[in-house]
Amino acid sequence: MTKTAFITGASSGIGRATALALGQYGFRLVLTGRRRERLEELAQELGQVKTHLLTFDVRDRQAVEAAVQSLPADFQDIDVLINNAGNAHGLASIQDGDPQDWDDMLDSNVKGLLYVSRAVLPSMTRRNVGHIVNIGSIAGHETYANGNVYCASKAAVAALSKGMRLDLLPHNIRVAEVNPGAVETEFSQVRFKGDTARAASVYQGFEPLQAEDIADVIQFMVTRPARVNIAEVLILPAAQGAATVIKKDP
Ligand code: NDP
Ligand code: 8X3
Repeated sequence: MTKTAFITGASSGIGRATALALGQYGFRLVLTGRRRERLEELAQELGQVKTHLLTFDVRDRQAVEAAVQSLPADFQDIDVLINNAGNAHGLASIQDGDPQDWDDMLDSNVKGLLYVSRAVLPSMTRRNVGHIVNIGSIAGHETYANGNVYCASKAAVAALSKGMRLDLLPHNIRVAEVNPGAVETEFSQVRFKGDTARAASVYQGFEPLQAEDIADVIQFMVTRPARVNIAEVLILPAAQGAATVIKKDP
């Protein structure tokens, strides 16, 4: 039977690549993000794959709830939820950090993940089936200088993934956390607020992961037999040893 996957942040990077990977695997897809035109382009690229687009900001709880409630009947039974939407905003010491950046990170990476999960979960608990993949980060497991609030937001994703796994056990819902290292997406453009040179420099001198590398792993995880939960994965570029330890060309 065709399964339905709901992907947040499908308009770019890891979410977009995951949509393409799961589409190839025969999933029906609910694709979400704020940039409608990006989602429309992705739906075009997916061709024959059945898609439904939802445009909302994960920070807006009412918008999240309304969007999930608006799903047409054939997209309402969600089997797989990929909680991917999120970003870093800024890279600054705690004493110099911009509180607006802190709000943006905590509201999207933590509260947004909660709002989306809370809205989608009834379709899983009602049927006692489901698989949730939360996109954490190496930053949730290692705090680096000036990463403070972003690292805290991803540490919260790690704690929530464990908590969700325990709470949802009676409903046979698998919960997993995927923790990438450096992946070349729009992540650094967002972190450095459109400073493309600074963003590009993050990935210079070594071969970073591509979004497709993460999507491959997610596809593998969500297509395992029902008895298997790959609960935590850390995926690094071969040149990365720790959050800020990267072997760069001399
Ligand atoms: P991108 O910037 O390429 O993609 C981020 C996605 O999240 C976009 O589709 C964006 O959509 C969506 N998004 C962000 N904020 C919101 C919001 N408030 N409401 C709705 N959607 C939102 O970055 P990545 O693909 O790299 O990031 C995906 C996830 O991976 C994030 O959680 C990030 O923290 C995590 N990650 C990334 C790593 C990396 O090195 N790239 C490493 C480890 C983790 P739109 O703007 O259209 O709303
Ligand atoms: C993204 C990876 O190391 O820039 O989560 O925080 S890192």
